[in-house]
Amino acid sequence: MPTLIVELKLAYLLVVQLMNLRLRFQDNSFKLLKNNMKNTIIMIAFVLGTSIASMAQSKKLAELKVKTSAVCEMCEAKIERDMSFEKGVKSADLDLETKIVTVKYDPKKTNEAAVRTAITMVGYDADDLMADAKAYEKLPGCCKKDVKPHHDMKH
Ligand SMILES: [Cu+2]
Repeated sequence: MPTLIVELKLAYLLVVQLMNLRLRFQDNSFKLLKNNMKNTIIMIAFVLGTSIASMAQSKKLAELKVKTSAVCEMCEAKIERDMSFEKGVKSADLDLETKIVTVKYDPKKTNEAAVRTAITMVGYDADDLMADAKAYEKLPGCCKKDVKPHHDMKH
């Protein structure tokens, strides 16, 4: 979780800032103390701001589960990679056992229909939508849906 790392970093900076403030206080220098107070308040506001922003962002994401015609690990990798480049899609995780891909997306940038269509454009069925014929033709032979699962085979 990159946002968590950023927040930890900011929290650490805040602690450093507070320790600095205490040292300044011992120096009994009022001007510096005032400056540090200002910096610390800015830092706190910044930390709070990023926390709220990241919370708001995680709330915005929608999740969609789509049944695909994936056959093997290669299909899984292809769908996950191609879908991650899709507009508004944050992540795609395919479970080969169920052939269901879980797509997390920003509903402001895309929608369920567009996500399903994008999967068909990768070359796979998406729920009751058929794979795009041209994209399906380009799939390696071992990834065609009429082929039996071949986990044991190397590509
Ligand atoms: Cu495959």
